Amino acid sequence: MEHRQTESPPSYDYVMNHNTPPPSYPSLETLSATQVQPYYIPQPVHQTPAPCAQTIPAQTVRASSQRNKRYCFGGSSVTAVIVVLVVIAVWIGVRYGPSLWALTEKETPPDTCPPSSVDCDGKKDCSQGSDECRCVRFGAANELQVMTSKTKSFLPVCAQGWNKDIADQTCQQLGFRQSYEVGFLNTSSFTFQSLNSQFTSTIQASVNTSTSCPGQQTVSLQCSKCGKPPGSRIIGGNAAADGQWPWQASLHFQGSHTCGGSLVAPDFIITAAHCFPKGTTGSQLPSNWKVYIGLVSQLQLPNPYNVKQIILHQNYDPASNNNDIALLKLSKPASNIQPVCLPAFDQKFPAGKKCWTTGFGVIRQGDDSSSTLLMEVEVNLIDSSVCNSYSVYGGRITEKMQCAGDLKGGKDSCQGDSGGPLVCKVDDKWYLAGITSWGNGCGKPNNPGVYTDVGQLLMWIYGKMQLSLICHSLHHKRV
Ligand code: 4AZ
Repeated sequence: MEHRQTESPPSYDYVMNHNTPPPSYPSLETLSATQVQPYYIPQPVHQTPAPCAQTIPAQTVRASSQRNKRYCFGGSSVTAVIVVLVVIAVWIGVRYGPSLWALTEKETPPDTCPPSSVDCDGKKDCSQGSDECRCVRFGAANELQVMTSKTKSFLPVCAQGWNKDIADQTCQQLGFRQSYEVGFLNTSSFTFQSLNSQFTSTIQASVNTSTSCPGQQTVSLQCSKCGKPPGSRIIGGNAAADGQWPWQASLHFQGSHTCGGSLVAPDFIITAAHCFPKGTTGSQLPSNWKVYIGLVSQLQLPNPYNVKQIILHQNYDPASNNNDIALLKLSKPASNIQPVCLPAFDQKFPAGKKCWTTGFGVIRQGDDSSSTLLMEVEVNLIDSSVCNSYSVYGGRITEKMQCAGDLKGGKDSCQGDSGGPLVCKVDDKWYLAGITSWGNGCGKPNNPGVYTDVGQLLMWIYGKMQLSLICHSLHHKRV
């Protein structure tokens, strides 16, 4: 959470109403690029050798070569065979070692699509079905919008013939367990997706484009009850109240809190890709992680959830932090915990809006242990062109990032908050606007927190949630 570089932790009054400026800091230009990279705590450095690079102790080599001496004298061909085998083994290790390692870490291999593949025709062409996983989205007021291979653009779905069963199947297609609420909207659209007589495999395979829809009624669909905390109350301090942020997750790597996360569907946590650095042995291995959800104190941990799969954004760039997003698939669905809402595809959170960020991160920059209690702080969304200006982040803010905090300093997230939520309230519901990602230090003037812009990555999120639940099992196209 918020941090000052003084000896005592910041008081809530300071976070919210401080009037003394924090001490001065080196300007951004004097800091090297590496100093502004996010890092997370604790940074476990493991000495376990990589499985593909095991070295044989020198003594063993000597002993075995002595034992084999008589064969060596007896036939140089045996030596030659051994040398050839060693050379082949080394070559296999170098050539395939990294990919074997990656597979043991359950890294998803990239999808392969034939040139003839057709997007959104309801038939899986790509080996993992990515051609069928970006065909559904939600507009304002949860308007369901579907793209088909014929329309090639997203159109609302006509309400005629819609029922609970189709709603459930559509939500399941998107990675949810079932639907939560169906509504109908009056639309001014001229083109629709109209339901066929029966639902077949996916919603995009079950609709046809039409220019008429009785009563102009289209479908609004919500796949979960989200964003309405059961313990909602006026926030009076910087330690969060129980039930205020039920979707908050604490991700423990090998037994310690390492990153935050947010529950977005019963089976999925959204977090930051930088929580799983390639250089930290085992950080991409699901069994090294435990997920605690809905907690407000690290001293009262609920039952943990195990992780079935870690899905990192394929274009996450650790140098720039672009696309700093990851999904964790839980090994069983989280029960009775309310997720945060995902924004609609065109939902904009305006600059200046007051939103909140929460986490178990350090209370003061440079501390080596994270907060025992869940902390919360109100932050302002900052316009990207301001955040990108020379005096702030000088061009380092991409369109996948959103700055939030206070340019005067003081209100910020910090190490250990990474991966956690930046949430904004709209019409009485909390939406996940950002994922805590990086910043130059914490709470410093002109160095606000930088968050992954969730609204820019919705297709990735829904696509991956679908891939992991349903797209694998879609029928292959017959040619
Ligand atoms: C981090 O290292 C981190 N002040 C998170 C947030 C911020 C800086 C660093 C923003 O996890």
